[in-house]
Amino acid sequence: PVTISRQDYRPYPFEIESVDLQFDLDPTRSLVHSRLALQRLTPDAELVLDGEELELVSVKVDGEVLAADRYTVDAQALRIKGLPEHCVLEITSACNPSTNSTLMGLYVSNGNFFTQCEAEGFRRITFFADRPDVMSRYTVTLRGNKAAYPVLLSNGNLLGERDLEDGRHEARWEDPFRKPCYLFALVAGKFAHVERTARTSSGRNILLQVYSDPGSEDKTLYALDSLERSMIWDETRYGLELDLDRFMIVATRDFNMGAMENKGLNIFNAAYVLADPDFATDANYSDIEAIVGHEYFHNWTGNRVTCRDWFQLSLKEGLTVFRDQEFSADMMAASLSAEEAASARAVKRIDDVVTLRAAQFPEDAGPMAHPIRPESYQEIGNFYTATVYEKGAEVIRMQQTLLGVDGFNAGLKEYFRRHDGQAVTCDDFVAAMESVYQARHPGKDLTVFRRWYRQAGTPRVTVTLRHDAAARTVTVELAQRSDKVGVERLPGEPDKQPLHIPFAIGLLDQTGRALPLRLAGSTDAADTVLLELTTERQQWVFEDIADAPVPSLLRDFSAPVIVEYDFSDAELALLLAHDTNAFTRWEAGQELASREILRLTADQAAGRPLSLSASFVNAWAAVLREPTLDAAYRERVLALPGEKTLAERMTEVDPVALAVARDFVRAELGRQLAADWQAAVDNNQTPGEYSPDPIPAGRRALKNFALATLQAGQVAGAEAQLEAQYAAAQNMTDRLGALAALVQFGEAAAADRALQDFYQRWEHEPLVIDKWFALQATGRRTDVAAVRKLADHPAFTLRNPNRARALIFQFCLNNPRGFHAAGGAGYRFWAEQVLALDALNPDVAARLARAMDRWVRFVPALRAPMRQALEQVRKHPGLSRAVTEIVSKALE
Ligand code: B3K
Ligand code: ZN
Repeated sequence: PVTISRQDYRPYPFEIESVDLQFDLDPTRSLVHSRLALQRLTPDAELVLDGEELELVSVKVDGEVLAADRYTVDAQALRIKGLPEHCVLEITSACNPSTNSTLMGLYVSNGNFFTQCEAEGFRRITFFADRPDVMSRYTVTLRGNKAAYPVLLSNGNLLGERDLEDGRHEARWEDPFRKPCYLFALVAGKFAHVERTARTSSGRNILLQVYSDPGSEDKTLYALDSLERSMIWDETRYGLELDLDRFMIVATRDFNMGAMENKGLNIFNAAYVLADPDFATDANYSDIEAIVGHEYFHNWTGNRVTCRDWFQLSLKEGLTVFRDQEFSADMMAASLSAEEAASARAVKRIDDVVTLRAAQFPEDAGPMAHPIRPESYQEIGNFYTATVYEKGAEVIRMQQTLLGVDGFNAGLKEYFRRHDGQAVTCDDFVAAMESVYQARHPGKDLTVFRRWYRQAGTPRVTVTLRHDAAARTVTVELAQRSDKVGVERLPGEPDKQPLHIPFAIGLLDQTGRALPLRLAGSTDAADTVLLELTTERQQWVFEDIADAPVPSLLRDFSAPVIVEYDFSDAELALLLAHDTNAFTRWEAGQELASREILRLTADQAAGRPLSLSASFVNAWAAVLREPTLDAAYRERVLALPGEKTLAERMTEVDPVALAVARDFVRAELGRQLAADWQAAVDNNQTPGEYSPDPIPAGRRALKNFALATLQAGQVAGAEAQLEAQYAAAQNMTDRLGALAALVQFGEAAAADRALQDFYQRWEHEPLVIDKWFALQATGRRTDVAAVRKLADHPAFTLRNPNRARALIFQFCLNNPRGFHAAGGAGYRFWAEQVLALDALNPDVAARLARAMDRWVRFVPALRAPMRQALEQVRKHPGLSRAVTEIVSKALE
């Protein structure tokens, strides 16, 4: 396999000024005629156009058929030598959308045509310079049978439509903005749509449209609302106005990921468009809002300013995730009281950090560890990762923390002033921010900060606190280290250097009161102080502190690091009860729970009896009884840390012991605090009309968590309550919440009855059947044999990524008991499924392949069969480049 390095970037030797595409759409043989206006920038340069799975029909230069000896074509590219400085190149090629199971390029789903081009799918549509720094103006003509494909969509504005002979018709589209080919899109087929006209702040009217299968249009209204909210938010928060007259979203059932930000024509996985209270959960609603926002925000951060090369992916993804996180937080806080709004923002921050710790921290410590700006790759599709996205967003957030919100907004403005219309690098972004930073903070710069873009791994910050009673001072020392993690793939990569870490800290006295913090030499006091650690070790002195305090560390998770500080359990309980920062308050509870679960995991592994400590039960009881906490936040505090996050703290992971210990804690909490959980159930009912807003959603979250905890504890009456809630539920959150608790902790017969009923109710809605598969895939009783049986169910297919994710991914990634059961049957199942998927869809197969990323960290009895399964996959003839990269790195 070929490794591509960031250092090897070379500009493309041609400019492609304009692209005119004509499509004759046919499921089995679509013809694509491409007319490129070229300017050669380097004397004698050969023109190399990428092309895969294409049949070349003809090549013309300036209207003349090109002689066969002037070009070559192979499985990767079309090469033409000796082109004049200016010319018009016309290429006709054909492709077969109906057999395209990769869902990259032009493909058919449910009889309709869709495209997916990012990162390198455009080369499966036509021969082209398939790289993001080649930007051109596009016009597109779509032709197809009018009865079969009444709707013909592409990027930008519609120029016209007309009927042709033989029942065909055509539509012509023009995108007024230069763009890289990865933002090209077309959609053709039978669709219904909803639309609305929105007015921008400068007074232009924009047509917002959402397309979906005929009959589902009323399920797209929440997406349409979210789109309008996104548009308004980007104007008010960042002054960024939509630049097109028309903005379209189209839903498809077959899609490799969440959605795609094609210019003016976003294509979405139907899972992130369709919703109504009957079949979508609160979580579905908030995902829809976040993803609609994310793709919309890409119009500026990604499309107007794009990436020079794919190593710069975080330039658009980290920044756009940061933007969608801020959007969701602002939407959650909207129309709440100040106190409720602060709590809603804390909940959003907690949820984002939970995701980061569960997905990105393990990645950053494993064989696929890479900086947010990777140095090399074999398959770029493998680098759409939690690191590039979620850690990338944290790196943007730290810049906002260092510059302040106003400074950050000014930096973003400067970024657009400098780079609008360009394809740029992460360094260009930091340079724009730095120009504002330096102007506002003389003597400071982002030189050390830039290392976040170069270094992989999660840094550890060790905190030491010294109280001097005589001097009434507290000295805080922070020391950072970054382990060498993952495989050193780059000869000469510099050793890990200290990073610029913004570290927010507070101090509480022994009764839990917040101490006003005053740094030596300063006159202002504050509740929270932002320390900037830029070297290996630094100290700060706080004055006027009479007694030894309890520190509240890394408030609001001000940097993506692991904090090491030797809290006593009593100090954690104090923080959990009193910390004024909602994030660190939650964190204290998570730390207490982690200690408890890890202690019990060791007991379980050693065959010792399990017993929950009374102090832990008391801490949870106090949270349950504390009157001031709102429901959503309370639920986050009470929820136990996830297995993936806990596993990172173990030297050798025994996943089954961990799952048993964690469930034991849940069950004991349910049993010992039954009356409190029941009160939480009774006090958090949400009668009346459904709304996905944060207050009712928070109530449902707490109520359903409480009910499931009662059932986990086998408390009398819990199962009957669950069955009653399942039957009477007025929304999917309650119905699914009850069903999930029955499947996890209920009696098998009761769970089966409900599952059967659920299937019959929702047979016709694939998105709900996905939930049905996922619930069973993660069920505590589900072993490999049961998953195989589900895979034989007539409703199962590997060809639909949502379905494959619902069953196969959920089992391999989120069912530790079933997947890691002794004997290795889970791993053999994984190998089979990776290979079967790879033959259809390498992009999706490579994601499943990553289920084994952390295999070296497991107990020896599991390591051996895991390694065997990995090797079996690696040696498979014809393995895709994508899966090869993942399994080879895992085995390195
Ligand atoms: N930019 C796309 C991701 C494309 C993934 C290609 N393998 C969606 C997004 O991040 O908005
Ligand atoms: Zn994105």
